[in-house]
Amino acid sequence: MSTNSNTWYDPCLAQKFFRCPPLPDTSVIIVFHNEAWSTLLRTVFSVLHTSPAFLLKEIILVDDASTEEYLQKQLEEFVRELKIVRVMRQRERKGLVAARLLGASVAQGQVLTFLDAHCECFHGWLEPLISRIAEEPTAVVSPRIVTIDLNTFQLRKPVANQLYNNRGSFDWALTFIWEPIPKHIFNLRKNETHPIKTPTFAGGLFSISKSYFEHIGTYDDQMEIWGGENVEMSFRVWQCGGQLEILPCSVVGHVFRTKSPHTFPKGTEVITRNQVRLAEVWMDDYKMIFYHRNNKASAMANELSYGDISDRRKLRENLNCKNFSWYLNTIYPEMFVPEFKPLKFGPIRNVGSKMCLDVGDKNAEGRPVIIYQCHNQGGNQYFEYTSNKELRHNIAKELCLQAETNPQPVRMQVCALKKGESRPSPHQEWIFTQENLLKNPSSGKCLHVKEKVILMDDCNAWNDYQRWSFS
Ligand code: LR7
Ligand code: MN
Repeated sequence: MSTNSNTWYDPCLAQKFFRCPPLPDTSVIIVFHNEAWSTLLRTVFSVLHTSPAFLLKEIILVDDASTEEYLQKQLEEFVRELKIVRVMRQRERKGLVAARLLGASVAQGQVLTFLDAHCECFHGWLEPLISRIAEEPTAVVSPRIVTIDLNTFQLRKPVANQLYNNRGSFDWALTFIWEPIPKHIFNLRKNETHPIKTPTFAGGLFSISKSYFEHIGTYDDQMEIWGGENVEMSFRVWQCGGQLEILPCSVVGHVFRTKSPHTFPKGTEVITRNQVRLAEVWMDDYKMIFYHRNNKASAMANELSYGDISDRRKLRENLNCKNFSWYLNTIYPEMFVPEFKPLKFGPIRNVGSKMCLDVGDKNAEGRPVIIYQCHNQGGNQYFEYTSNKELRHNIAKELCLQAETNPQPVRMQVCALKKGESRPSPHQEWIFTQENLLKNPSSGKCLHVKEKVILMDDCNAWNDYQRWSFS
């Protein structure tokens, strides 16, 4: 029997992990591209220091064509001393999916454990992951991820007795996001030792049985460089009979960066391409909700320029996977689903200023809307006119354009209309008049651009700054 050396929370510390029948061992796979020496080695040493020897088969470092000199010979010679650590090379830069697949193809452990190259594992991180997979081989398990400060590189330890309250979600631009666990689920939590089911996972730090990884279709090996593979794997695991869990007794630190450090040899469009691939394979008609919000993705889908996906579709069929509507209804009933066919959608252009209505920031709740150069890409300029006469911007949250009293600027607020209701709150109701005015019937005022500020004013069909075109 091995005792968990987790030191931050009693119920986690009290967990016992039996060696009989023996727990499976694991290969830790760390992929990197031009990672700093210190952070990479910190990751390696923390795995060596915190993992019970009988669980750790090997550490495989996969270099995704780094150009830094110190990551060549010097690294190989350094890790040779560590015996169970080895370096593999991907000669051509292909991205993290190909690198992880290369690592997985040579791994000898029964469980694969993936880590980003800038992590620090906390005592007791590995035992819960491995023993959960021994108990449930279709579980794909992630640790609780804590922050390593970007400037001081200090690891922020979790606070004991404060139950972990996050799980994975996604927005309709198909990016992974965190969300608090909904109250009714959180209230059932007794302590940290129970797995938290999560609709999506961050995708960088997780363990999976090697044979289950192969059974469930590893990765889409046509996904390049960075992005999308985590959301793809989330949908796939749930739709094809597995489960995604966070085990909060397992704690691993990660350096969260504020901007991407990577070069994209073929441009950042590969991210969109990866997302289109996943939408085409897993999302059925719901992919339209994504395409409405991302014009580049929509064009790629129309031009069929996202590569061949027939193997992935075959995989979905062979595994008898459930459809996306099942995923939303069963696994993620809390997720908001926008209308498939709003009355209108796209950018809203102001005739007078020739500019477009724009929410200004990804995090638009409570902010005044602005007027901005039309970019025709969707994103912050995406609006839809719903069958309930709201003007929604709903990529990550359900936000509605709300008429305020002049001189207050018009803002985006959480939509007041609840599921099943049909009349929006008076401030969030809009009528597109014959003269192309956007009128709020309850106040009788119209949306007006005045010196770059957007506010409500007396309606005047002769004023081009009150006239709007909506595709
Ligand atoms: O071209 C590349 N080749 C690589 O080998 C680009 C990246 N990489 C390596 C890189 O060195 C790193 O070790 O791949 C790993 C992940 O790249 P990061 O650290 O730049 O990614 P991230 O932490 O910003 O982003 C998260 O989303 C990614 C989407 O593709 C991956 O799934 C990451 O693994 C994932 N990270 C985590 O889940 C850690 C928790 C953070 C969160 C949320
Ligand atoms: Mn990372």
